[in-house]
Amino acid sequence: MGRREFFVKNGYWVEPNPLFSDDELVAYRQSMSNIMDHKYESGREPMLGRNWPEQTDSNGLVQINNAWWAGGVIRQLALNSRLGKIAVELLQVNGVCMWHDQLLYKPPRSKNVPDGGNVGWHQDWNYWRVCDEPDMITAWVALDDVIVENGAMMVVSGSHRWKQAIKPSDRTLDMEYTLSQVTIPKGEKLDIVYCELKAGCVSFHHAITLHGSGPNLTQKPRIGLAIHMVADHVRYTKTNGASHSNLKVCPREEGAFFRGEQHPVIWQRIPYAQ
Ligand SMILES: O=C(O)CCC(=O)C(=O)O
Repeated sequence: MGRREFFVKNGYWVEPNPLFSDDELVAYRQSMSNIMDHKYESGREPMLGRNWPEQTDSNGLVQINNAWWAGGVIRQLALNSRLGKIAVELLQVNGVCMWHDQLLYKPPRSKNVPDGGNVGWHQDWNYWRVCDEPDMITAWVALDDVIVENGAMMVVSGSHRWKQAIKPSDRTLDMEYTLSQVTIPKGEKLDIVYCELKAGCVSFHHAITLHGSGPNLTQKPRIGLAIHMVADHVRYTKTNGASHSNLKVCPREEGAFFRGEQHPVIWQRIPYAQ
């Protein structure tokens, strides 16, 4: 089964071979470490995120939103056209633009807080309803090996067809609670798949696919970059009453496409008129 067919059926895809070389990975890890040390090549600090820019909870996940603002090789990775081309093929759209990215640091296990770095079950589109259609996808790049033991992301295969299976919650890090809130449609089952990735490999998931990740039980952090992309035909809407932090830097009118500084094209088949 090809990537596109697999993605349509299951709502996710794991690229089988690394897309980045060891040298590139060394540079990405260095860039991540610089950002975490508050050193930004562009001089621009990424957006506020969980545990960022202050690491108030040393046992919790660090989530640096719009890390690509910091420039350097992390920006190049976030806007990598090979990832965009695969995303276009999976979504079967004309093009994809940057929505936002997240540099993710899941700390090593702490005895005191064994589930400290968890990400509860969720559907991304619940948080992206300023977009009028869920033609949105995430490329999750492993900057080091990601395995079950260090908290690999899990997806529920086929859940991209379930529409809204869970409501947004304020207990977003609680895996047991969020799982208990999932509505499984009649005739469907909870088919949980771990996205284990060798360093340099990439998984893709649809904006409606249910996903989350458990604790890092190893002594090393789990590190990765999630690149969230929006199809170039998706428009801004206020009708869902939703908001999104991107709008603070990039306000829009009802019905406007996501274009401009915050939404550079990552890949397009036919360039849109500016
Ligand atoms: O890194 C994780 O474990 C979860 C990431 C996530 O929720 C996402 O990429 O949408």
